[in-house]
Parts: sequence; C-alpha cells; structure tokens
Amino acid sequence: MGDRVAFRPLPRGEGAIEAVLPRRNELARPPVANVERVVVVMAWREPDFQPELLDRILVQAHAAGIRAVVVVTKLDLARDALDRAAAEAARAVYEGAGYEAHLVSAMTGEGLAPLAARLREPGVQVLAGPSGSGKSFLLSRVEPGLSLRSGEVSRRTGRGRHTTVHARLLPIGAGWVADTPGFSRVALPAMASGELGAAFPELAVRAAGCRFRDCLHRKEPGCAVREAVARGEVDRGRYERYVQFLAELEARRRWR
Ligand SMILES: Nc1nc2c(ncn2[C@@H]2O[C@H](COP(=O)(O)OP(=O)(O)O)[C@@H](O)[C@H]2O)c(=O)[nH]1
Ligand SMILES: [Mg+2]
Ligand SMILES: [Zn+2]
Repeated sequence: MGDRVAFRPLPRGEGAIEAVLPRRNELARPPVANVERVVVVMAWREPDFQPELLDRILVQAHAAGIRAVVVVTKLDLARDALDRAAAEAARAVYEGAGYEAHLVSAMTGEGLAPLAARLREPGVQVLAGPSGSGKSFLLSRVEPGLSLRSGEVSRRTGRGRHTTVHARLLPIGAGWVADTPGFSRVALPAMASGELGAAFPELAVRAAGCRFRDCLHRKEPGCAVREAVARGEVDRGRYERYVQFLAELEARRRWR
C-alpha cells in the first residue's frame, strides 16, 4: 500500500498504471510505502499501557526513517485522579523525549481536537499499536462518515465483529490513514548496537557530551547520557529499555 504510480487515463473511465514510482520510505509492519508519519496508539487501560512495545515501534519507525507521533488513549478508563495523573506523566515522558505526544479519550473526545487535525493532514499516515488499543475507534471519531470496524466481540465467532483484519488505507481529511490490525510483539529492526542510541532522541541529543565518541551509554566513564538519567532529565524507564534493546541486538549478533 501507499505506492505512487504513473497513471494514464483511458477512454470509458478506464486507465493504466504505467510505472510504480520509487519509494521514499517503507514500513515493514504493516507494509506501507511513502509514509508521512507513524501514529502509535496505546491505550492507557484495557489493554494496559505497554511502554516496551511502544518503544519497539518507535525504534522501527526511526530505522525506516519515518517520524512518529505518540497517542495515549482511553483516558476515560483511568481508575481515579492518581491514575489520570500517571497517564499524563506517561505522555510527558514521550514529549520530553522529543516526540509529539497526545493524551486523549476517543470516547469522550477529551484532547482529541489537535490529534484529529494531525490525522486529517495530507499524505499517508499509519496507525500502529496493539490490537484493541482503540485505533479504529479513534479514526471513526476523527472521520464520522467512515463507519468503521471497531468494536464489540462477536458472540458467534469470539472475534471482534468489526475487528480490522487487514491493513486498509482510508481517506481521512486531506490524506490517507492506514488502519492496521495491530500486533503485540515487535522485533527490533536489523541494526548495529551503535545505531540504537540514535533511535532514542533524548539520548541522541546528549551523546555529543559523552567522553567517548562511540559511547554506548552503559558503563563507560564520562557518559553524559547516564548523568542526565541520574539528574532525572532523561526518563529512567526509557533508558532501561534502551539498555535492554542494546543487549537484545548484541545477543542477536552472537547467535548469528
Ligand atoms: N472507554 C473507551 N473505550 C474505547 C476508547 N477507544 C476505543 N475504545 C474501545 O476499545 C475497543 C477496541 O477498539 P478498536 O478501535 O476496535 O481497537 P483497535 O484494535 O486498535 O482498532 C472497542 O470496544 C472500543 O469501543 C476510548 O477512548 N475509551
Ligand atoms: Mg481496528
Ligand atoms: Zn554515553
């Protein structure tokens, strides 16, 4: 999906595709080309917010050269004021890391306007995130005419009645949004361990201050990243997932 083609109109409303134009970028999961933006949709509750999955998707988007926006949704399902504050803190972690990050409830409409404006922009945008996180429902709120496929589990089949089975490119506002079935496991892309830091914007901007140019921000002396973590300027959870992903990339190398 998302390929741009050279199209020649023919008589009687027909036409011919004469060439598929070169792709600007390409996402593997879901398979979409020429992507303007990946919009990662994570529920705060039902299913619970999954920062590790979120960070894996963000690393993938970075490796594909596509910018990402973070959406934390289902805010109305926060259990109490404290839980609401935790949801806002989670959003703020990603904003602090350098992403555009929205906290919304598609159900009540809270926080939705700026995100809706984003999703209605020209170009191809891809929704990513686990199944049931609220992607299709969000789109139906942004483009009410769409009559989507979000929802209740069918009593007959036990599957979501309108569950998105295949990725689909839908006309939203001035552009297109790929609604996807969602996935719960995401492998890290093929990359050298030294490249991982660049996929964490808040680490990347501090890496220039490290003593060693090839610092992996783990045990090296004079590491500006670890100092920033210690000062509370970089979120510790994000840093720990970076270290975890680094180990995963290295283990992969060892077994190859
Ligand atoms: N309470 C609440 N439920 C939501 C919200 N967004 C989606 N849902 C529900 O979550 C379920 C899964 O939503 P859906 O859009 O199908 O998830 P998808 O698999 O990511 O497309 C549906 O029952 C929706 O009604 C929200 O903001 N608040
Ligand atoms: Mg869906
Ligand atoms: Zn460092």
